Amino acid sequence: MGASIRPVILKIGGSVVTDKSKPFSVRMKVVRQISEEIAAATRSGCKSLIIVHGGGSFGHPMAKEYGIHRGFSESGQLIGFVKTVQAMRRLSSIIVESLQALGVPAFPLQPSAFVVQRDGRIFTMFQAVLDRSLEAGFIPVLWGDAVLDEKRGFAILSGDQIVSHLSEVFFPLRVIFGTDVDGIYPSDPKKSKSRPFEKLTCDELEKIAMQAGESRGIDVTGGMAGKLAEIINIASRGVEVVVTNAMKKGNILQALLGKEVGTVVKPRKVDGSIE
Ligand code: IP8
Repeated sequence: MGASIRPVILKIGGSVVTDKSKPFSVRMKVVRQISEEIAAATRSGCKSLIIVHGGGSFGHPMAKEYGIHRGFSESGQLIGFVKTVQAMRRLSSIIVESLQALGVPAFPLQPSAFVVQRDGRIFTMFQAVLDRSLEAGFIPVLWGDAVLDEKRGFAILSGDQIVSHLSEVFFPLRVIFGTDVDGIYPSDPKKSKSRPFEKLTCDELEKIAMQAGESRGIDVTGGMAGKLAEIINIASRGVEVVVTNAMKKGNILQALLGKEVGTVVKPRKVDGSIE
């Protein structure tokens, strides 16, 4: 049973806060800018918030080097698993410290310490810590991580899957995906010129998702296709999803305050949902 408070959930993409082409490179200016926008939002009405961030150039190269996303096959991978966990703790510390410096009570919660997967999907999550954190007024910060898996030994848990799971538990007011593009496009905006959709229904997004490409480059968690599948999952449960460019100043603040910036995926009507 989740907390009675309905939070907003913000996912900050790994390609927003790091440069995925260079291992362990943080975009410090972007981290500071997003932190300032989060701080401003919490001062002006965004009362309950959970932040989840991606792995970027910290988690993905390390996970790929040791094949952590393919599960356990030999003991040499164990050091790769803990190195991946540690790399993510480093990235998370940078983000959390930037928030705390602005007075935001960001509370780092390491997913590998309280989540277990079964065959690549979240199977158990120790929920009470999140419930109590929100009730106390903290802002929990989670991240994509290397986690234990009952079937595969271990696996990579994407930040997007965490957001999807938390949406089932908390029925958030809104889920925001802060990415490095302006929203959801009819085709890959990095390959051809097109404009993002302003609004999409779940049905429309399902059609787009069928054409979306698989994982690109060093991304071990399914790239755009994986992200769209999680967004469909969230919106299908009656939660509005906003996909916006987190690198453009002001977008995260606006999105946190309930404004329409980027692509809005309308929630599917479900029994008991508020539309
Ligand atoms: O960037 C992946 O999280 P994502 C985390 O949200 C690791 O897919 C450890 C690669």
